[in-house]
Amino acid sequence: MKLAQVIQQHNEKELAAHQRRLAFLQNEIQIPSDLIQKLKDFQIAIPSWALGTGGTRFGRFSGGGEPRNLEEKIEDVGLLHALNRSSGAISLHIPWDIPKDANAIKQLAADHGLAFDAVNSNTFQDQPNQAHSYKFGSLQHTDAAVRKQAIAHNIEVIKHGIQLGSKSITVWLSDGSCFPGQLNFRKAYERTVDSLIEIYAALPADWKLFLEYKAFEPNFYSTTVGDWGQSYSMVNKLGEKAFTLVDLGHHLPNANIEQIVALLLMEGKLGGFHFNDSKYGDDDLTAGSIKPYQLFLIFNELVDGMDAKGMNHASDLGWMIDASHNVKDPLEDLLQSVEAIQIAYAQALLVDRKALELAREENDVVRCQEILQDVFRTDVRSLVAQARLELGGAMNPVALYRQEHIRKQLIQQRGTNTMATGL
Ligand code: RM4
Ligand code: MN
Ligand code: MN
Repeated sequence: MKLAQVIQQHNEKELAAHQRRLAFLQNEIQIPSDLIQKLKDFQIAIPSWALGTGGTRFGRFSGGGEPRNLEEKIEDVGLLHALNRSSGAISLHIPWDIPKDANAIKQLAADHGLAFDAVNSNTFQDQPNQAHSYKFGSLQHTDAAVRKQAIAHNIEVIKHGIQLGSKSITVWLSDGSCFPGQLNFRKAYERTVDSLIEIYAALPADWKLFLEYKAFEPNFYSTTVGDWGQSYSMVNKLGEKAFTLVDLGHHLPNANIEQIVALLLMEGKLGGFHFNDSKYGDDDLTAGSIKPYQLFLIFNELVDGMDAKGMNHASDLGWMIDASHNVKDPLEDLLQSVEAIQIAYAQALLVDRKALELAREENDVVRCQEILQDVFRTDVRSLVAQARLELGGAMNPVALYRQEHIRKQLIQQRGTNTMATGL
């Protein structure tokens, strides 16, 4: 049976219960008339490197059936998108996923209703036959020849992106140092900016460059783009097509990410997101699995800040997942992440902003908290399901994925010992 039919049957079975939940919510709260449409428009890009089982430096436990090539990765994202109708883009990491035939890949993606989101460069690993090593950094390197090679790689990535119809490049640098004294911070900063200027010069007019920051790992003493301030000061030097990218796992413990988001947005320099969750470091866990309230607070600032600037929620920022780990089926995990993001977004759309502003002006701290937590404690899953239903997706994507034994089918097609490129 075709997947579309399976989805339809599943939805028919679930419909009565869904309608009951939705009607209850509609009776309980005031739902803005454009909320469902906004949820329908909101697409979250899937990283090509998260379709296989992630590993740690201690081990990797593949669940089998991993995509063996870019074509199969696109098929996997196509499947996710068919189930939830909100994963309509893929973000590629080069050189892990270099298309051999860009037109054919573009066509395959289009057949699945997928676009190409940001392309990602990789100067944190050495590739076989590479002339110079990135052991001591790439864009920051003391040796101009290494910097040149890293710049050329980024320009190459932009070229791949142009062929696929991407409109942005995400640069994440592992550059930094492991020990005090190893690096001249000012020189490393300046060399990195100079290198970025050359990459920026190769950007097409309608492209954006996202500069991602990260506090530590793989360097453990300093990272040259280590926090939002460092990224912000660099993108300001590059120009109006350069923005900071926030990866939720890249902060020091307890950082107030929602405040960072609010200020970057206000300054017009927030470019995009890598969603994931974490308890300790860059854990890359399922979005919303550890700190769902933080995810909601971030979306609360996003909606507020984007509305203040008249921005389009769906298209003016880059929305991507960057998660992968050891113990879940990666496709189930991605379905969970997308759902968690949609829930946080839907809740943020429900916040009574006038009432919140009034309470703030009156310094009514208790009321401020009540307004936010009332929304956070509202079960909005029926709204997200309704949006999915209207788009032709499955009422409950994870349940359907399991019911159809999709992983088993993938293992049958691809084998147990396949290994997707990525980390
Ligand atoms: C980094 C960072 C980048 C991702 C790599 C694989 O920690 O999050 O976005 O491309 O991991
Ligand atoms: Mn990231
Ligand atoms: Mn990361």
